Amino acid sequence: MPRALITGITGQDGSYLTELLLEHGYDVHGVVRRTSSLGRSRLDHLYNDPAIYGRRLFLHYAELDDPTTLRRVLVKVAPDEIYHLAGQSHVGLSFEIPESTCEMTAMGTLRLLEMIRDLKNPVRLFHASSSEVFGEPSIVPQDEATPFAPVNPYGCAKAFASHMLVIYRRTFGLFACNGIMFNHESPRRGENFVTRKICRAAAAIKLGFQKELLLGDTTSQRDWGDARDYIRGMWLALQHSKPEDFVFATGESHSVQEVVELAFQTVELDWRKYVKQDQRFMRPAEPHRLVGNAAKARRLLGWAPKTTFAQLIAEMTQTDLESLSRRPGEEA
Ligand code: NDP
Ligand code: GDR
Repeated sequence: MPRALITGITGQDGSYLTELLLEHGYDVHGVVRRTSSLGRSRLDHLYNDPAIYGRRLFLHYAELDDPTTLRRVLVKVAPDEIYHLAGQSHVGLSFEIPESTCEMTAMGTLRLLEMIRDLKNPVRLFHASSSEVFGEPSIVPQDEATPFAPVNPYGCAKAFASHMLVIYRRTFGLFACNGIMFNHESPRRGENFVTRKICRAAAAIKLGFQKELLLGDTTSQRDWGDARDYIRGMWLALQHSKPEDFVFATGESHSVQEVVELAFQTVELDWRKYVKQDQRFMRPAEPHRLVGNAAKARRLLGWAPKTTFAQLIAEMTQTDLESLSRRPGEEA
């Protein structure tokens, strides 16, 4: 039975990855941090399944800034594969909390590399890198050879972590891969990322729970894909014969405004009546022309995104409409 260890298991990607690895026959171990509430809503369905939790899925407390705890989990679990997804993932907030963002994302990854370097048994590492490393790219679309030029603390921390991984791969021969992932969304996306914020608001306004939607820059463009496609990419990267970096992207660029129009269209409302701009959601700096070229992943891993942008936004809005319509306590 292969064994996987996931940092960031409670997040959007961690929860889908757990499901995929369980389907592939893995035992899955997740690193969690202590929080004041035990709510881990994205994992509840697995946590509450007695055939899964404690038998094939296990959670361990450890902290990325407390190496002893992480080392202990690594030694105890002795994983075949590690998926390193944990970190403060909100780009806008990284301007508010730059030190902790860098501490976890940059130094946390370096500490993990140091621990893996000391392990006796070989282990394969996937690191969730980001298109934010490109920031203001000189080349469009971006691929694995595009130079890093981050424009915010989050992107800078990911650039440090990604480059350090390459150094460890070259110098110490670690089987370690960066997945340079462009934006990926799903019904499990955090509520303060723009797609989910819009889809949820469209549903809430339709049901009369919310009156308006306040947004920052709606002309911003991103390469948005479906998280479930990107999870498959993570797994495929570690099944490849050689450790390499891969860009995962759709190759299409869309604006925040297009997300607004598709979400409100799904609930049959005129967005013009509800959407307003609010300075509080504007960022001090924005990356430009971020769109990815995933030709290498397609060629070497056979990876390709399956869901279209329009399908994704419609699904996210519909899912929020259904969950908000349910009465508290009512089963999904
Ligand atoms: P989420 O924000 O949904 O999940 C982040 C995970 O990291 C959660 O499990 C969270 O735990 C954990 N985490 C956050 N801060 C800390 C910390 N200080 N110590 C320990 N754990 C922490 O992110 P996603 O699932 O969307 O993304 C996964 C990874 O991929 C992230 O590193 C993100 O930066 C990166 N990425 C994501 C992209 C996307 O579009 N989704 C694109 C490119 C990269 P808790 O539940 O306790 O908060
Ligand atoms: P991003 O995603 O910064 O690309 O990072 P986000 O959804 O936060 O922003 C996308 C774009 O929308 C604009 N925007 C708003 N964003 C938010 N959150 N809230 C708003 O109200 C709003 N109005 C406009 C933003 O300015 C931006 O241009 C995501 C994260 O998942 C990272 O972890 C990951 O590395 C990158 O994608 C690739």
